[in-house]
Amino acid sequence: MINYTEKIPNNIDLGRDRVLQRALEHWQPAYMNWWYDMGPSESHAYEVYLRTAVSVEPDGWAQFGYVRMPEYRWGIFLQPRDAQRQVNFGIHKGGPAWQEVPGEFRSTLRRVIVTQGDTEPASVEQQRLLGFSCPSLYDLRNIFQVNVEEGRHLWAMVYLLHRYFGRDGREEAEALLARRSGDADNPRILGAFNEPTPDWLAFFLFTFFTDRDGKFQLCALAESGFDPLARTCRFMLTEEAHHMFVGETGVSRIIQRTCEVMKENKIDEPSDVRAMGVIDLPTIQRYLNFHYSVTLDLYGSDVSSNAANYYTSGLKGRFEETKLTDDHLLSEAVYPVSEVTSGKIIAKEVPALTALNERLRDDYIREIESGLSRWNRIIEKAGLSFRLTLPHKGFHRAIGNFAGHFISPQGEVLTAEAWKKHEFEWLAGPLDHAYVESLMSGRVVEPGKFANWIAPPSRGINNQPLNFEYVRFN
Ligand code: BYC
Repeated sequence: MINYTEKIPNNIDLGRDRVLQRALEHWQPAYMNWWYDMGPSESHAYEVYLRTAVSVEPDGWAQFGYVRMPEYRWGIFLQPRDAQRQVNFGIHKGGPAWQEVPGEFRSTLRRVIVTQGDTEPASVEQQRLLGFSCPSLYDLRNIFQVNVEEGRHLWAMVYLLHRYFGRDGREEAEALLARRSGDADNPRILGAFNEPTPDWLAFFLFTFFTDRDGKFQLCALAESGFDPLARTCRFMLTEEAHHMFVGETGVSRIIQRTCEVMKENKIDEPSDVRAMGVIDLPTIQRYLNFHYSVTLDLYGSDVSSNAANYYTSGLKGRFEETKLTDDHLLSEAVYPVSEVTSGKIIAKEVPALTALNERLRDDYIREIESGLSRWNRIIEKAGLSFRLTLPHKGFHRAIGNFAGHFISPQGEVLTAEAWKKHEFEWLAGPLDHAYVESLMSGRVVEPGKFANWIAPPSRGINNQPLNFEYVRFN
């Protein structure tokens, strides 16, 4: 029998919990089958310079070394328990945090955990072919790091399902390996996770925009009164930071390279920029509009009784809940949401308790705005007048009050026909995708070399030089 205390690094005393050990023992081969089928394609023999979490101590969770990805030590890590921790919001506020699932919240909690868990393998599936078109060994190593950590995040949710939800949890854990991103019959749960990630521009924007939804959702779940969920999410957040770094710097490097080429050659027209083999800024804007809008949908409906119930029950809090200074009940508070009435977008106040999805979306937008201004500083420094902008919150939305309406990036309410006429000025169309894919038809794997369309990063991973052999092909 496999010794899981060694094979699965953990800080939950797994070796003492025979029932859980057996459940995970049963699930692990199915997970490995999924990884072989749906993980990064043809990568199984590569040796990748990866960071592995081996403990939650500051010096323990980031160990670097060459690993074949199927041998990555997917572990179970929870932030250490604080015996004094309480439920910090909702009607149970002030009571001790729950160490077991309260019976009345069982199905609600399971649904939240399954929804969170479902996104993790989905993103690996979305990215599985990108290794074939990587712009450098550095970038190849980074996408693989993101992929194995998403795999670990799946383990984190599967641990909760197995440990706290009995047979239902085991069935849900199996179903997490059965759904497939984009599958017509058995798709992933949330919209953005069924969209393709066809190229590296899409990948970097995904990790900037969509992984950041991961951050905000995990922050909200890290406030949970169900302590094992809170502690699990706290540790996941440490890994999420690297994913957003990959996204932000990836887009920065693409912008940097484009600006260099535009300046050097004194060109401005997208067709001239494309002739130089880099990605023109308007195309980046169209990709951005897509990733931003589908990610805004991930926050759910603007007004949601589900969100109100999660909060009142103490299961899912607000971003930085314990730093907020109000009653943590939201019994009187109101919050503004937008809706489309008679062809106009109007703001109206609703009970804040029902607007928690919208509030989290607004917290997210604020952080996105700072990232966008960092990108714009690169363009400004190059002396170019172009600026990237965020489209209106209602643009291209499929969930919430804007769903079914046709809103321009500037926030005008249009007819379906008028909107369709401009669609490919606002969103990347087949020609844009074909161009970007044409740049990424092969992979760049010579140590220290980078594809023409992206600037090198300012430093390597773990202080290694840029020409370090981040991936060894075997
Ligand atoms: N697509 O009241 P509503 C991450 C469903 S990303 C499809 O509006 P609620 C990561 C909803 O499920 C973070 N369906 O929403 C990033 C509900 O269906 P049911 C993932 C959608 O429940 C990158 C119905 O519409 N974590 O970690 O208040 C790489 C009405 O629901 C969508 C979480 O999401 C959509 N976009 O809130 C890797 C946290 N939106 O149940 C990883 C857990 C809504 O009536 N999830 N629906 O059949 C939640 O807290 C909530 O489920 C949501 C929705 C915030 C997603």
